Amino acid sequence: MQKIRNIAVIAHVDHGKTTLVDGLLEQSGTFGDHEQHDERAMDSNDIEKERGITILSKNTSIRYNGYKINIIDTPGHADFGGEVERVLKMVDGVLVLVDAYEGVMPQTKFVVKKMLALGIKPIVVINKIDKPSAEPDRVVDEMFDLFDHMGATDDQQDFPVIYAAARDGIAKMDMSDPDGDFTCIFNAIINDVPEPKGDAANPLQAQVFTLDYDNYVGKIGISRIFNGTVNKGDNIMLAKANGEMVKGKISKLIGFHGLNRLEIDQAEAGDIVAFAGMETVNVGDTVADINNPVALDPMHVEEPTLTVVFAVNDSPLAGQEGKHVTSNKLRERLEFEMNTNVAMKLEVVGEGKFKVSGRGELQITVLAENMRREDFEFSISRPEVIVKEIEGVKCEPFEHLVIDVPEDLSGGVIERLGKRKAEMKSMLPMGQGFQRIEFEIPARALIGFRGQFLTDTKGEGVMNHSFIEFRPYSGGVESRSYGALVSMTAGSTLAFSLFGIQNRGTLYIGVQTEVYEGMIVGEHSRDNDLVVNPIKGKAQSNVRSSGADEAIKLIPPRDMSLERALEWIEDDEILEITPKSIRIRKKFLTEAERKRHSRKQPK
Ligand SMILES: Nc1nc2c(ncn2[C@@H]2O[C@H](COP(=O)(O)OP(=O)(O)OP(=O)(O)O)[C@@H](O)[C@H]2O)c(=O)[nH]1
Ligand SMILES: [Mg+2]
Repeated sequence: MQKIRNIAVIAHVDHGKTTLVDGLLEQSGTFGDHEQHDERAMDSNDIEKERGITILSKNTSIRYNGYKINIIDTPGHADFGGEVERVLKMVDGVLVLVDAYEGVMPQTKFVVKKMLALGIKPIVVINKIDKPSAEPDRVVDEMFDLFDHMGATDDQQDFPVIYAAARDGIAKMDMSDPDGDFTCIFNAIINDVPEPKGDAANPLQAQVFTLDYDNYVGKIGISRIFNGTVNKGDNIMLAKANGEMVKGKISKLIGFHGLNRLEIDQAEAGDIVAFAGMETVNVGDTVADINNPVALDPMHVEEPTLTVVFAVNDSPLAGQEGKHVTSNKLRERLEFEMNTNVAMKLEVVGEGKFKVSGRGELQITVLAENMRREDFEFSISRPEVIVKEIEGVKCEPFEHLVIDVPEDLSGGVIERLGKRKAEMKSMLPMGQGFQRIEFEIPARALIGFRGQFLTDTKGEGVMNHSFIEFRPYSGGVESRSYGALVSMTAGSTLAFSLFGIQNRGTLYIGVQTEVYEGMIVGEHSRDNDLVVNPIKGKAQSNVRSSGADEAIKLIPPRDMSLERALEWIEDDEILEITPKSIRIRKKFLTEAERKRHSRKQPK
């Protein structure tokens, strides 16, 4: 049997996981001498590159001193916590990174809790020790406290610690040691991560944890082999998560090496490989022996906390910019997403209406952003938290919120959070005039908070949050304090009219933008909605009006990104999303309809 180690790299967002994997690829000699690769090579999809974050967990494999080390890089953002949960079952050890200044953050807690529950003993890497503000000793203490607090066993508590500057390829076992390379990390992986259990002679059992697609071979299931041996061309039984058994054949067997995939003929228990040829494969399925199929435990991932309704775009501008606009297309695409993403759920709630549940706004935004790029057109509603009954009590998700704010601004932020039902748990000075304040807060109260927080802290505040658990419902929370500026008519916006409107609030659109009745063109400076006419030119008699129009000075409109817009909208508003535009609109387009509806359903 091959000498194999399977590890995942886990941490809070931005603590340097993908950068560390770059170093492991490089220093193991896995990148060929002339192989070109980008920084953070594992962040391979477009949105990951643009945002500089990992969204999907991805695996790679390196060779070191006769060992094959399979590495799964995971996302650190709380919304993608489901990715981490399912990956942890596929590995025998983890590198848990923690920033030498930031220390234990909400998602550090989340991933450590999941890891401890699975009985994994980690290697702790204190990363970014090069930062001038780094306090590695404090951070090690924080990790010991966290493990203790979360009920780690004595063995788990006895974790090895490595100090690193992953970006510079530096690591050492003790802060007083001279800087070394990653040798100590490789050695820790080989010596401290248990070798995979399972037997190559047993009947085949492999669990699919990620799906991929290839234009030539179709659906690909990336899997950990827990038992048995598999050969290219083997007939197998696919034990589906719902109990169904489907016969299949491994048309291709694919191994990993660095950023490359290679066709292989055979793989054994302990390894991570990919199978092609099974068109019905989904995440969580077991690829099993055809004569003796035994399914592995299904994958349990914590339930979603947030829902958004995706619907067919029915705006007056529908169908002009996107290619896929029908209910069927929308449904197909969303179902496809659910097969690959166990942390999301889908429910049909009406004609052309689909309730998508996930972990947070970023997860939903990324799905919507991917769909735009695939030429879809649709609308999405305001995110709502999932409320459920637990032992007869109405409960809602709560989050652990950590904010770093300049000291002189902390009072205002605390007050605002108080109105949102946040309970302060601790407050610590962080140096450089910053304070770290921790809260527990209903997830509901965080919707729309980020924009406000950035304004309140003049863009200097940093906030992070992660799901704790469902707790009893906490009653009403403060929401958006301003109304919308709503267009009363359809046409192309003119500077003359926008100039008049901009005194009433903040514009979200500029000149020569197509609008329609009921479309939102900005935020009102008061708490009620205001109906405006953004297409009115100067008096008709003035023949030179268009020339004069250009001379008008307009404040540049506020750029509403998908996230910002999603956070901003209220219950009676939706986002219209097309490959080219993101428009904010009222659900009911005419004022008469809105009035009629608000009488029926007082807010
Ligand atoms: N100063 C310093 N910066 C580092 C170090 N390692 C990584 N970084 C930087 O930290 C940022 C985040 O690095 P990533 O590797 O993307 O972090 P990540 O943990 O993979 O982030 P997510 O996958 O989004 O959770 C990048 O700008 C890196 O260049 C380090 O050792 N020192
Ligand atoms: Mg990453």
